[in-house]
Amino acid sequence: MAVLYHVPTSRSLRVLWALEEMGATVEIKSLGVRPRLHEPEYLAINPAGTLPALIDGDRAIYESLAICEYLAAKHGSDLLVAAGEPEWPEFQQWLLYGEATLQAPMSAMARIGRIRNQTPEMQAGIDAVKADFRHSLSMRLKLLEQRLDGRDFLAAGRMTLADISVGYPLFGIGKGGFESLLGPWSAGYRERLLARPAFQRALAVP
Ligand SMILES: N[C@@H](CCC(=O)N[C@@H](CS)C(=O)NCC(=O)O)C(=O)O
Repeated sequence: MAVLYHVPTSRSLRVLWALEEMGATVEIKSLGVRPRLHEPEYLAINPAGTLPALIDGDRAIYESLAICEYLAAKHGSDLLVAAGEPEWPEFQQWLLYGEATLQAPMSAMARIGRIRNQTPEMQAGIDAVKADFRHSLSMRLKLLEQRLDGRDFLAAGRMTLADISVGYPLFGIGKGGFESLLGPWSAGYRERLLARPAFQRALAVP
């Protein structure tokens, strides 16, 4: 059975969520809260030290969305949109938007927030960078708001991996205190996604 390396609320949540939506399982190895960069055992699995990682036989995959796509294809799940379906381009757009456009500034903000022992000058610089990221995030969210006007899901008229991809940063937006940046369509969509039983079960995995 494939093995998923997991830390609660990290991007491995996307994989667990997809598995719950599909009714599929993998073996879960939970690393606990963020000791992984100094864990030689995990660095032997993933030299980058990032999560998640999926090991399936002699295959290793380190990108959360690639892992989701791999498992969905393996289980013949309609969380994937096939290249022949009319909204395949939109599926690709929103699948990648979730990580590259939304999660990227949020991760950068979280990292900057973890810098300790700053001088007042450094703190001023950090605050300026954070304000810039916040503005950038608010602009990026406009695209999502436009897409969700009158739609329940991002592509193909059904729940897909694109929703799981975007759902992850929307979950983080709550933790980061950025909910006020969401427009009404995006706020309603976020609420519906996070209320899904599959998401709640994935979130509860220790
Ligand atoms: N694009 C990668 C990003 C992986 C990533 O950066 N994961 C975070 C956790 S969510 C991480 O391990 N960061 C390193 C750290 O926090 O030290 C993916 O989607 O899997």
